[in-house]
Amino acid sequence: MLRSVFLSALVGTGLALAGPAVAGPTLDAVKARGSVKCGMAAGGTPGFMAPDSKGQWQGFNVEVCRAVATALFGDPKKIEIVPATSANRFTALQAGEMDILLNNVTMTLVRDTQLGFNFAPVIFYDGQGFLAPRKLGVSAASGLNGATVCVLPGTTTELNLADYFRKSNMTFTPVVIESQDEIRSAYFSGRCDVMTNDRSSLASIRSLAPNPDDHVVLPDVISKEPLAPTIRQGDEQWSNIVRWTVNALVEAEESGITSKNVDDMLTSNDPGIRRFLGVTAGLGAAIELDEKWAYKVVKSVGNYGEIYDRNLGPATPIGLARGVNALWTKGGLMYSPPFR
Ligand SMILES: N[C@@H](CCC(=O)N[C@@H](CS)C(=O)NCC(=O)O)C(=O)O
Repeated sequence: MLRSVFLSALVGTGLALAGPAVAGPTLDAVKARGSVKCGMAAGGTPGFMAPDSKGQWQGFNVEVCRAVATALFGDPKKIEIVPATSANRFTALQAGEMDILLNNVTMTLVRDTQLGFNFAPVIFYDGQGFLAPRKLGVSAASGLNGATVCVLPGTTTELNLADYFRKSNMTFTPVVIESQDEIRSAYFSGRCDVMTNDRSSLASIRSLAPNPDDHVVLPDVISKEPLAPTIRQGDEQWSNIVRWTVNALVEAEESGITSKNVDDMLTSNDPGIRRFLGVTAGLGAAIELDEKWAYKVVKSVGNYGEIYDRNLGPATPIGLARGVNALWTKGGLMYSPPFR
């Protein structure tokens, strides 16, 4: 009887019998180095990840990297950007050249299993599409029979492209170029009729055209591209930190906590907000971070919505509406598991 009372008490509080996550090599290395190394597209994808005029990397993915650095060090500047191409990014991550790969990696079965990676929660739900010069006069992908298509190697893009043309009984000629800047110039100089990639990246490429209105992202969405921070398998502790940092960005937005009001929120009497911000201790100890880790993340980089609006939203040159990346409470897919 006593035993079952004890067990049900454990279940009720959610306490597991196991202790904290086993220490993993990544966190040790990150702490010894004093910074988080994030892999980003070598050729840059403005809005997501690209150096600004001062050579400082900026963008949505860079801010996710900064969020992890803040969770660990309380300082969003403690990051190092490791440029990677679509073709060499997975070997670079596996070789330990970076702690998190953030160059718009699509979560897939093979990457999650055979290739030995793990994924943090999706930070951007995307789909593949086509960018076409308006003067090509094509208004839908069904008009692309016989087209030459610029495509990056080692991507889901390359695989979906073949699938799509096959199932549509159409032919195409791929123009495969490994570097993002070269493929962009190839497209702009007319070496291929159209360019294919995640539609958000196409919006980014379009924004770089001398006249963006000369190009159009076709309406077709030919695949699912859930983009997620990618880490090596087998390091539970690191996985927990990256996963819950992403969750914290979404949770903050759900709870109405922003970089502007986070200090006022410290006096909220909502128990959930108090736990999240570390006013009531416990969650920090559970994840083996400072009790104020989530507070610091929101204070320095903001919540998911703030990061989205600043880098990708309608007020930016990329101009992407939230769409399916809205919170679940607003009809979208963004949802954080409970902070308790
Ligand atoms: N989501 C697709 C495509 C990813 C992709 O094309 N990423 C681009 C950045 S948006 C890249 O890696 N570019 C490398 C470069 O800059 O050379 C995948 O995971 O395979």
